[in-house]
Amino acid sequence: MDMQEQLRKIQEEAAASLEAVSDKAGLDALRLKLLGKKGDLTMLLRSMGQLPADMRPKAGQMINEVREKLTAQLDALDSKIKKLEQEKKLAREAIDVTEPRKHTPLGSMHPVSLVQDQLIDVFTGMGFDVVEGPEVEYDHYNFELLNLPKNHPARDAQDTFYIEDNIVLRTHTSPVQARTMLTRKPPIRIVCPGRVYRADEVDATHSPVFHQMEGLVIDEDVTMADLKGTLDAFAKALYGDDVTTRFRPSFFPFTEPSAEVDLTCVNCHGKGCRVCKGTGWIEVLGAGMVNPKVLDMCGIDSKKYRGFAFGVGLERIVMLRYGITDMRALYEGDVRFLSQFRED
Ligand code: 2U9
Repeated sequence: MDMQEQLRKIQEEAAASLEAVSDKAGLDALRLKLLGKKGDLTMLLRSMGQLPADMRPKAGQMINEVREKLTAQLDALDSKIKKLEQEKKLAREAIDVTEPRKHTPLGSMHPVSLVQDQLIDVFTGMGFDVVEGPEVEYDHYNFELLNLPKNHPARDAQDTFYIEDNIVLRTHTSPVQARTMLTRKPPIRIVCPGRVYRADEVDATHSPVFHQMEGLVIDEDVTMADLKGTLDAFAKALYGDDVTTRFRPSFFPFTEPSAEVDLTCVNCHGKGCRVCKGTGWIEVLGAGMVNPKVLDMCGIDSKKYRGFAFGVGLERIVMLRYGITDMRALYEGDVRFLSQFRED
């Protein structure tokens, strides 16, 4: 077979193979077969030595022309295959926006968290900072600095979970305020939300773990009227402008004077109902002027500064707000109960 004949055959076979190839691997193999080191054209080029010298330039030119033609054909097919593969990939990855979504159950905020966030909003709006502290606390911060000395009845082992002799699970968030007084200079205006622990039996209104938010304000001229004004503003922000507060004398070791604070019944607006047992008032907070002894123990000069403090149980607010009569619903984690508080 002469060279021209061989070249024609190579081109014919190449044309048939180019038709048949449909993917990248096939194309690479064909390129190798036609143009590679051991490919048909290279072999032909090598056999040129056997031709008479005067025929070699013409033969070389012909082989190169065929090489260029085949290269162009292979490159064209390469682009075509790339385009096809890209189209296939896009088709595979297409998203059907009309396809119904898989049902993924959504979580919801716990009602205690909802109320805590709302109270934080109200108090930060009045210029209070939010401060948090440890739940495992030294006796010193939980009791001693709050004027609850070693023999005080409120320290009874029945009420307090002891970790060690001088380490307890905090029974209120007050140690956070004590720590803040020791580290910050007045004026101080803080609220301290958080989990607290008391060795109570579980029933409809008690739990060994519950949540409080306490507040503390310390400055030079703070009075009981500021306390009353702050709690009035708090009551109105939470329940509306017709709600007000009533102070009744009480006793806490860390405040003097102390008060239990009632709000206009949020259910009947003062008319008297089942919720307020006909009185028109519901007890929601405890409060008072910080005992000067506590100020001094916490490193604040009681001759120069005064303070007021208050405390509120978050579960009580939650139960009043949502008409929940058994506190245990708040801790059982039943999603049928919790999903009612979804806010979407
Ligand atoms: C410091 C000084 C004073 C915090 C206060 C109360 C009154 C109070 C209760 C409300 C409902 C606890 O969750 S509850 O049972 N709290 O009555 N708490 S004054 O007084 C402080 C705190 C820290 C240094």
